[in-house]
Amino acid sequence: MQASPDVLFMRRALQIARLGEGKVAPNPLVGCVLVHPEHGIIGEGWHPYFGGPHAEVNAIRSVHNEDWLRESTAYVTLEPCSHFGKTPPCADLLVAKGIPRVVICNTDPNPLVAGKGIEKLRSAGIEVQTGILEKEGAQLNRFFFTSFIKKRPFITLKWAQTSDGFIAREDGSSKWISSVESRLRVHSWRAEHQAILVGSGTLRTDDPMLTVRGWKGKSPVRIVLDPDLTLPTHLRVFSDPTSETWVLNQVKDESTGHLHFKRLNPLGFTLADVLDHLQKDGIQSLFIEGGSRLLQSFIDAGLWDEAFVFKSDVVFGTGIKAPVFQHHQFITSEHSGPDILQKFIH
Ligand code: AOF
Ligand code: ZN
Repeated sequence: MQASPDVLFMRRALQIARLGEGKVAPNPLVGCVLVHPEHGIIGEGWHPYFGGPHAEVNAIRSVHNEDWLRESTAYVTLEPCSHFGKTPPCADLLVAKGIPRVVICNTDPNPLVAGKGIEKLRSAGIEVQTGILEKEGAQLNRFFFTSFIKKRPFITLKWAQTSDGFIAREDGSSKWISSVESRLRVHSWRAEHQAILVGSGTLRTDDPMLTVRGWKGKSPVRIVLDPDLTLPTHLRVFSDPTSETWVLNQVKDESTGHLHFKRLNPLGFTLADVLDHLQKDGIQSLFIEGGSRLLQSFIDAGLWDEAFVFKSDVVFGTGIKAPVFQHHQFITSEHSGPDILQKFIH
């Protein structure tokens, strides 16, 4: 299929939107390309970090001759905003610069905007086209969209299993199932997510750091579920200050350094309560690494979006069984060193 110029320019806008990856959350990744009928691309910009200028502002700043804007098309991956946030509305800016045509990938689910940006443009006489590469845009900002639509963070599950279907030995240890390559991928996914969660069993047996190592990017907030505060305090998630640790519990609200105790319902809390709390604290993406029981409880509750499963050729014979999906859709399978990496969506 031949790609039209609109598709090509939007593809470019999506490409530069990614330059904000790992830095914009809980805002979306947004790219903007300004195209003049004779001069081609005359300006580009993206939302670079949370609180920073919006993509449209940076794109317009990059243009040498602003007169060209009166004949140009703006390709924006997200509906231009209509609200006064940390910056004035981008829709007003596009109108003020006399841009005659705006092409948009996705509408903004943020109720502050949600169609009002497009309305502003149209009522100023701008020709607006929406839905160009909509699926690609939805995939790029799946964390942002899920958080607004499902009112909970986007949930990614990950585990590694032996060829005979075990996630760990009987004592809970899971060393040497997946390869060095696979573990590096895990660190790249950690860097993409805002928060990371493992079960208390895994914390006790593996004492993981849950930080990003060997890859570039920010370590996610470590979420620990410890209702009665019975986990040993020497665990590395408590002592290591690389990133914040939020201990969701029924006992106390207290903060010292990187350690934040957050008291949820003192009578007990559910997975839904946990997700609700994270959502309210601005967490749009949650990476869940195990163990089997915690993963299975999210699967059984239907609370997941994407899953990565490594299958290694190691054989354990006995051990703790890997989780089992209820409803899932197979997406891809590829090699990851000696392992096979399979991707599923809910
Ligand atoms: C745009 N262009 O590049 C982005 C938009 O707090 P603020 O002022 O940064 O506003 C954040 C909201 O603005 C965010 O939730 C989303 O609705 C929209 N993001 N809009 O026109 C951009 N990043
Ligand atoms: Zn804006």
